[in-house]
Amino acid sequence: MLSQKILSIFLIFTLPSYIISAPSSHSKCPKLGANEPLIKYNVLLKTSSANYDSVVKNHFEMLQECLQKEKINVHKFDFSSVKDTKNDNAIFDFSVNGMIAGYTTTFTKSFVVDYLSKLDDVELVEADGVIKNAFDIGISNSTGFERRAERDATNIPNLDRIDQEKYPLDNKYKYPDSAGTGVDIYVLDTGIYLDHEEFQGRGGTTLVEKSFCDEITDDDGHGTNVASIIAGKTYGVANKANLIGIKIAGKTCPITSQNIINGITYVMQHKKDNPDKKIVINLSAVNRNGDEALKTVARQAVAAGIHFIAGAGNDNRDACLYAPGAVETVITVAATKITIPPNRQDWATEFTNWGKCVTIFAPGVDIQAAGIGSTSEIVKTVGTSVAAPHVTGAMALILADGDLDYDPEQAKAKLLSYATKDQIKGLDYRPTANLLLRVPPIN
Ligand SMILES: [Ca+2]
Repeated sequence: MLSQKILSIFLIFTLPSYIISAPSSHSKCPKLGANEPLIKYNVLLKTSSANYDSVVKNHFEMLQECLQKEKINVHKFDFSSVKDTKNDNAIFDFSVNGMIAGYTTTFTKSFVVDYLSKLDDVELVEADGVIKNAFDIGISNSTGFERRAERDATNIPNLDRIDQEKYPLDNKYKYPDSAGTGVDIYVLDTGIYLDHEEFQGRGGTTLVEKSFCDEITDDDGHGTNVASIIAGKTYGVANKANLIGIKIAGKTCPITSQNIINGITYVMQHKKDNPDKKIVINLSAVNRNGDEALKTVARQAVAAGIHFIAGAGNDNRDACLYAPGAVETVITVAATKITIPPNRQDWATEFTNWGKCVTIFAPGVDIQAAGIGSTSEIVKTVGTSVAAPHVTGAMALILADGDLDYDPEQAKAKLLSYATKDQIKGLDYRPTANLLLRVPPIN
């Protein structure tokens, strides 16, 4: 008997956000709320291409004068060098020159409400938050699945399903043999267990390039599960794509809005340095309560040319309430269940989020994935966290296709043009576009 694992990451925010547009005159670094507790905030600055440099320079000068704290560039900083990555004694700068300007640091609430949020150059200020119940359920179990040297999909119905429009399943997973070659997929998650055999000899590179935590190994399994569904040798959708882990959470590293933003902006910096690279982000994590900062950063990442796929969330609620899935340009993935033989059907799961912010459905129940228990462990997983990586893999298949160079809008249109229409049941009371993932068909 296999235990199942709900893969979901939730950020819980209890503090209100302050989005202020009204300009006011500046006083020099007012002493506001001197006796109040310090609260961590994410701040985004309002910049344009014409004033980017001056806005950033002036704002950080003001900050450093006010706060007397060290400024850290999160994209270059070695987080393993500090034991407490939550420390309050720094300004964590996640700006990417010309693309986005912002930082995370602590202030008193009075300082934010009465001064910072009223500055002309501040687009938004929002309290950062730590996840509760970060990795919801479940322990991964070792299984005895037969490992196959070819892309037979007899025991992998999720892969078998996404290469064909209708049932019956044909026990094969057919896909373009470019298989995601040359596409860089950034997995913003708990890291990747690189020694797992799903990542050996598969055609693409696998690495963990950056950690925003105090260590780099995947001590949870979530990131390893997700990465193997995207591009694992046997269980992955696009097994020649490059997998680049960015660790934003772990056992000693609670996921926060700050860490997700750091991860996204890190990828934006990479895109800025390598504008011709085909870059995809998979974020199998959601914040249930809005999170304007995260949504704004995700929107900017897509505007910068990054293909962005996110899970819709596992609460049977309107996906528009969640970040970053509510962002229109983000590809937001809901989960189906494939019913057992002999009456195979696709059903929207009882847990999946739904609604107009969902872009597409993909299988999200009984999904086999690499585990961290041993180099050959395969676990069964469930959730929109494991539906999303199917779409991320399919995006890599689309992007690797010949010399075509799709921007995010074109690639999304392509994805939707391949999708299987009107096959998903169980949407009657949860109005959602009836589109099921289908990988590019083979002629
Ligand atoms: Ca098939």
